[in-house]
Amino acid sequence: MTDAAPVIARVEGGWGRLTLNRPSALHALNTQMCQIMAQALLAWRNDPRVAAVMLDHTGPRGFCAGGDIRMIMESGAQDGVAARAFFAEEYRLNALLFGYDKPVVAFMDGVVMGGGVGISAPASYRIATERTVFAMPETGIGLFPDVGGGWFLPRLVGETGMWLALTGARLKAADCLLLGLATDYVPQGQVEALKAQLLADPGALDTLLTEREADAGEPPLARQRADIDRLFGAESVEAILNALEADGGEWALAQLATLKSKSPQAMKVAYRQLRQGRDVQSFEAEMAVEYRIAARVSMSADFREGVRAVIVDKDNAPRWDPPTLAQVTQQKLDAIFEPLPEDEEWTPAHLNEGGAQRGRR
Ligand code: QUE
Repeated sequence: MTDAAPVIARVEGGWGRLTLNRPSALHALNTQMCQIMAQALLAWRNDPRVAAVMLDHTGPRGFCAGGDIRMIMESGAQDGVAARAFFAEEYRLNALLFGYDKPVVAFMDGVVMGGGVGISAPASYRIATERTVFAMPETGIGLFPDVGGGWFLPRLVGETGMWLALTGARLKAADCLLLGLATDYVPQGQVEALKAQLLADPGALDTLLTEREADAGEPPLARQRADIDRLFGAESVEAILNALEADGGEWALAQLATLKSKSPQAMKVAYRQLRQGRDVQSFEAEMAVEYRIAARVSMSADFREGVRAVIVDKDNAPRWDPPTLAQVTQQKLDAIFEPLPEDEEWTPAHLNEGGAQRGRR
């Protein structure tokens, strides 16, 4: 089935159901997938047949690995037009989900990274399983934690968001629950039965989730909370690295080694994005900021090099440019965050078709 739709959108038993269906790429999002989802969500806003929205995936390998970064990189190596078109659509989808008036239930089974976080974090119900692997890994490919990372991450407890953004750390279900990234835990073996019950009775959502809710176990992150808040609250990326080095403990040195492998430019972009994101007034305003960053970073040498090292050649030996934090100057960062020409800025425009949205948060 070479022409299978990459997202299956249909109305089923009182639900609007969006099923990611690009298993060969771990459901990494492309422009078409974002458009299919946004169009369905817009149509379902005022569709009386749709009481709630379900977001899931086909196949066994997980929910969503991110974005179609090879396409984005190849576009960025040329004029970047297709890359920007992708980010614009993806961020509109993120914003549409964020403000959606009907309950949205996302099954965060398996890999939930980058773009997968962007479509699950705004859902009102976020169901983890024992296979959930959550991460914002973008600093490892010279990108930055987008899809609303600048909104969600600084709003997590303490400095856990900064830690996730800079290190790209992977979390399992118990830690996702601890941080509120997931709202519920259901064993993977019960997910299909739960979906069948939900589809039969959308009104029983809360009851069914309570019935299927299981114990995800102890969250390992609980033991690191104090260290994270102390070390990742420092006043700059350089200061965080210095604090980790000065600490000298096993955990701190492991974090230090991880940070030394990441793109210095991407870490400094993420740091500024998250610190500024604390005070951003709306999710839409955050997405406009992230689109500016994406427009610049998708054209950058570091992003090309990151995709080469991690995705294309898989040598995991990126040669970052600039190679040091000191060389990522204030001036370079200012240029990445600078507003775009007015007619090129991101807007949620088409989200407001058929009346203004009422934000949930
Ligand atoms: C950072 C990322 C992504 C990544 C790895 C990173 C990303 C992404 C993928 C990915 C993984 C497997 C696939 C695929 C894409 O990896 O966004 O198509 O099969 O999509 O370190 O941001």
